[in-house]
Amino acid sequence: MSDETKVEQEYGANQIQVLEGLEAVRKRPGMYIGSTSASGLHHLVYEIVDNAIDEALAGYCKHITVAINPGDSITVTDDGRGIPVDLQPQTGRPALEVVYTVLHAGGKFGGGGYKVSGGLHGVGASVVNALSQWLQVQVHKNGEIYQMRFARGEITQEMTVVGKTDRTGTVVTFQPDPEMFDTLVYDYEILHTRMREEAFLNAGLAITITDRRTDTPLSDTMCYEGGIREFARWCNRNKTPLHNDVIYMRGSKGDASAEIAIQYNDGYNEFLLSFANDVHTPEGGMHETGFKTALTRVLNAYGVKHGIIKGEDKVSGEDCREGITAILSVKLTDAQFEGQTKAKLGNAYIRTLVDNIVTDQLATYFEEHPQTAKVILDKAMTANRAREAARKARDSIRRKTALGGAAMPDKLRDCNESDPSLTEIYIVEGDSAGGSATQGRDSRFQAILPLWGKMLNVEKAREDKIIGNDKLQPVIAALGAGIGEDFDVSKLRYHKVVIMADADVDGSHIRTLLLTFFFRFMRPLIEHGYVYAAMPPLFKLVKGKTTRYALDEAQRDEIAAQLRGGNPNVKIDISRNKGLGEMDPHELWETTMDPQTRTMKRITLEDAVRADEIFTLLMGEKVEPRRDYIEQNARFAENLDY
Ligand code: 0RA
Repeated sequence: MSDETKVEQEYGANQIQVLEGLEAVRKRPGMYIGSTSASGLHHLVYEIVDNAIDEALAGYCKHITVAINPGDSITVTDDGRGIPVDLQPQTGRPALEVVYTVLHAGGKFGGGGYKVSGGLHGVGASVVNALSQWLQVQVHKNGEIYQMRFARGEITQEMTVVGKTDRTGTVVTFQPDPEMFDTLVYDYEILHTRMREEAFLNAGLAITITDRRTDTPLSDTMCYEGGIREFARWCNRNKTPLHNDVIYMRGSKGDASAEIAIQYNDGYNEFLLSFANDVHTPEGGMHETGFKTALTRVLNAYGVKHGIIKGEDKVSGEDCREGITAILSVKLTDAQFEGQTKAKLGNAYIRTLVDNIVTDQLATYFEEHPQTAKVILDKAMTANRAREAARKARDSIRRKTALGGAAMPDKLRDCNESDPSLTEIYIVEGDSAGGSATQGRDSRFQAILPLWGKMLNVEKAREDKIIGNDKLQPVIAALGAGIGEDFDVSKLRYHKVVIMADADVDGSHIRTLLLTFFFRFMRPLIEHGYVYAAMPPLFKLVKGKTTRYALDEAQRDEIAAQLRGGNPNVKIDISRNKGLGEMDPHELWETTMDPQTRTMKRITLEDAVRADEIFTLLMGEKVEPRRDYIEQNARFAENLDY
């Protein structure tokens, strides 16, 4: 066999492997990017940006830009060294080609090896390539511009020099494949938020995000020299901090490092944002555990030492975290992601590392800043007393229900079925909509609870007040699973909790209030995926005897076109639904409540976090951010939706 043939054969075998690899990605995209919904679509961008961030972590890249182009393709540029273009000894192919065609090739070549990733992140450029209708990459390096093009992962243009350059870096443009994704439209705000996060987590790195889809492009360049210190300050921007300085700690052991930034505010919530290798870990894990244990221990030790805490008055972990805003970022080479959504860090040694850092450095900080230490400890002790009061209020409720049987609210129209996994409760805005829903429902498994009027300002209320509130009381009682620390999801009486409110400003207000309430006091309800938003149609289209409904403008136009069937003279009556109250019971059933035909949106923790943020803005004590928000969003107020 001549050498030439041998090379060709090896190349052939390689190519087959490559195609099988990328075929696997296209067969099971969810395995690689989590899902093919909007979240997967946005994930493509994070993958490409992650590669550029690795180049920044290696010290060679200062500025990354992300652009949403007209038609929803994405361009990511960096000013790093440029992906290597030389031939790889093992394959005889340009490294650039290998990066884009071989699964998991990112960072493992050219002596890189600095890639520290886990979970769904770091699956690499080849996955994005496989899921793109087309992708083009240009590398500026050695004074030349090298270009390659692909379609659905297959090479359509071999690596070619297409011009000269006086800089270095990589420019990738990709068009997500319509065959692969349920939606193709990028959300500027989602990308903006994630890029801001990346900029905070990588101090000094500049990231620009641009939306070029409109005549007047939106753009923001973010660069934070202070890193996560500025992140904590930013999270508190609409709150009142209890101390001016952000407490900052950091340390490392071997390949692992951790940094922590803390600033308390005068609110009652715990806001702990943790990351492992820049990947958000909303399910927590070892880094959070280490942080929480050490924080509680240091605060109690300081209190006892200085005679502020006496005898048995120790503060609990939750007390210590009331009003805290903390950012926790760890980096490690062998991250183990666990949990339901692979969003929980499992490496036990990280707990020790974070615990040691906080134990040493926070104790020192408190000794050097006694004023700050006192404010924080006072806050924890007040929280402790409030928790005691809430416990008493809960006990009294528990006694009442124990004596009077399971007292259900008067307004509840319960269902016949008692197996919670089969039942639904509709929490409905207003008495008239509540009436229609009661008549229209299937009473075998659907319960209705009407709510009305203005709800309590949850932001300013502590748990003991909420428990006694007359608007929320029926919700707490009907769900039957308690509240706050007592909440027990196994006692829940319905596994679908559906918020049904109008698609207008008032409706979105009620939704925000309820979601915020669930988020703060019944969080497992959201974590288990039991909360839904009903989606009443916005439009009704009538053609002769045919009636159809549309959820939004796009669907309205689509259905109108269908009804016309290409005939422009057909008369169609299109009306905007004014509200739930105006639908008759049958209509409400058909469009919004019938499991066979309805559309509902399952509420995710992210939706709830967003509701909570909006709520804080709308109801918080600071007037200015509220005014700014309302002014900025007045135009969009009608679209406020989760
Ligand atoms: C490994 C080595 C070298 C560059 C890169 C990785 C690199 C990868 C990506 C991915 C996106 N942008 C990137 N920029 C650089 C440099 C090797 C050399 O010096 O030739």
